[in-house]
Amino acid sequence: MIPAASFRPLRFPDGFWWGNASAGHQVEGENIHSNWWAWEQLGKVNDGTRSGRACDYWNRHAEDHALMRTLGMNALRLGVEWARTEPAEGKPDGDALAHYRTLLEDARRNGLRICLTLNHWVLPQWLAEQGGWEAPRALEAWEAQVRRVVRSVGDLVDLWVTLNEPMVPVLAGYVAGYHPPCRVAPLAAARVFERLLRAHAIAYRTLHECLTSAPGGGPVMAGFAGAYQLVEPYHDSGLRHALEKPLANAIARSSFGAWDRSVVTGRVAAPYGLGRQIPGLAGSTDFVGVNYYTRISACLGLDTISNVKSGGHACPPGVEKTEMGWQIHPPGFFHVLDRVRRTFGKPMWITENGCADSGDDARRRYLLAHLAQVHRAIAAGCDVRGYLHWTFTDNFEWREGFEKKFGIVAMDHEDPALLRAPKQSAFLLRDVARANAVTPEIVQAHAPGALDPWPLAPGMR
Ligand code: IFM
Repeated sequence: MIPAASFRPLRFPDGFWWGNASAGHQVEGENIHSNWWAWEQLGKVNDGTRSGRACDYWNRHAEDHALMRTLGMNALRLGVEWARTEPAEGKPDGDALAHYRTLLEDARRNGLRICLTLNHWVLPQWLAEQGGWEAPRALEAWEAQVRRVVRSVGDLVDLWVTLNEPMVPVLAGYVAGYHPPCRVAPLAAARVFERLLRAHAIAYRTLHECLTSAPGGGPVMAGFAGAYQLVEPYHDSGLRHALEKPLANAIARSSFGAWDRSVVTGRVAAPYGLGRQIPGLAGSTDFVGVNYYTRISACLGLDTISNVKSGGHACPPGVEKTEMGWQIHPPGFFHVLDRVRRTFGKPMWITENGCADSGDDARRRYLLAHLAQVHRAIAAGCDVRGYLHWTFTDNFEWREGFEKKFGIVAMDHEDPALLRAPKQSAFLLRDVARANAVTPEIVQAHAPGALDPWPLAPGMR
């Protein structure tokens, strides 16, 4: 029998952000001047779909914001699409910029604080044709893009994400080669890594040059959002465990580890560089955006190479997976947050966390188990200021197309009306946001047993 005192609600700090995260290309629709759009037309998406009109958020933002408000959300992460604001080189589209302003104003009217991502992987096609981030003019064009976004909507943004998951374009685009430009070219990967570090530093400097405060009068908050995982050996013991430990370290060091070391030191970290200094990079983050989904099990075996090439994940027997094939490992969230705290010592926002689940049961358990770990991290001293769930409406999941459902609001891409229908997980998140806590009553109402015994089930530490 657990004493009643152990059932204390998991309360989050006052002013905590509750909301969802999205990215322009995945929800807006008709991002026709982008490199991803061009790639999709080649029939490259696994389920044969294309982003097309996506969720038509471009036109239906008001309906979505109103629904977010009804669902108790007080924040929203979204992105600006460079391919819309500069569809042709050197020819910015004033209407697109004005439309983003309308959209952000509407979000704010609905009580949503704004986290804006300046680049979420997608590039204008004209830039992709010149070599993408490797193009000679890429950084100059990027700085101009950042300036025009800040000029247009800078007064409406509370939190700036310069780049989303910068290691994904490097690794999926230039090492594994399954995202555009689909190259397996390690030297190009190193060049793009350095370019992205420069792009981040430029955006960080520009934001601080152009803005003196956030909308509420607080400091300008600019940072990046990293894709973080817990990386561990696949085997628990024995020779294979011993051999997999250095592999796990190498995976961590060559993904988020390399990025983080570079931002802390201001120098291009191995294995992508030899320590060349980048102006303005050292310490260029006021907060860290943490995207956490899964644990990676480093497995030495025949399928290691094919897993890397396909983005597949090894999963030890008995470990539950999401429909992406990603391990469900809530304690990894705690460890990642603790590691980011030790690395940067800065405030953190959860800028993404969620799971692909075509039902909605797994998502509710996933959500609660992961929120319990965020709470655990806060209790252990991590300055986490908000939780932005991935994602609001079911949307375009890159090379997986529309098949994978990450939303708390159902939306069928083929429905001509694109109706939005909140799932039970939306009401779960609403109740948590309203209470600013995970309470035993909320767990009982939405996913009984998800946190048994309260607050953390065995194996969750
Ligand atoms: O949909 C993506 C998002 O664009 C970046 N982070 C991971 C999500 C789920 O795969």
